[in-house]
Amino acid sequence: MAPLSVRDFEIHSENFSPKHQRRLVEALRHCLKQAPLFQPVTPRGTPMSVRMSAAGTYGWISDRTGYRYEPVHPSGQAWPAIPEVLLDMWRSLVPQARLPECCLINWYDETAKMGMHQDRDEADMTQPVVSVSLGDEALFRMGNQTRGGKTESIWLRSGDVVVMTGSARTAYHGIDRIRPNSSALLPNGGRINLTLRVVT
Ligand code: MD3
Ligand code: FE
Repeated sequence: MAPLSVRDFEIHSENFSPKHQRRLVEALRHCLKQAPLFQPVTPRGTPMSVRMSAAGTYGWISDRTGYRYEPVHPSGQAWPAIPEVLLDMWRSLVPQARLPECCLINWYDETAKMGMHQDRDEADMTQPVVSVSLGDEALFRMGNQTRGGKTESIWLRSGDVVVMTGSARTAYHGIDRIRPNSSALLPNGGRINLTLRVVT
């Protein structure tokens, strides 16, 4: 089936079988032993509802000092390597791109959400972002280059892979809510979202 495509935004729903998704969750558990989830605060000091960690050369951090990419976890330890299965996926979906330097790991409980924002802390905005959703479904909202402009909402399901290139790469987007108990992948429920990015 052709991927659903809205401008430079594609959703691929058939990359990860349930078995592949379970393997990926195992690989992520391994990453999170080395780099445990933490709760970031915004520069204004408000705790984010999403828990975060990362794999790769850089992880994305938010604290009272601001937003930035860091080569180490808040513990001072290096981030774990990006699981090979994710690098394989990246190479097959965006073969022309540089390799990702960050795999941000976002964990949502049933009350978590993410406000509308742009991803713009990366140096080369011509490089794509690829995301993988695992576990409970999430209501994803895609806008355009202006905050408050027209938006479109789509439910992201476990195993969905979203590729953002071109104008979609700099568009506003967010997660309005999670649909609790909509997936059996994670034994305690919730949602994991992975975003692979080129940082430098
Ligand atoms: C559109 N994550 O980590 S994934 C983020 O589900 C983030 O956790 C959301 O937004 C989540 O920054 C959305 C889909 C996604 C990822 C990156 C994008 C959409 C995007 C980059 C540019 C535009
Ligand atoms: Fe984002």
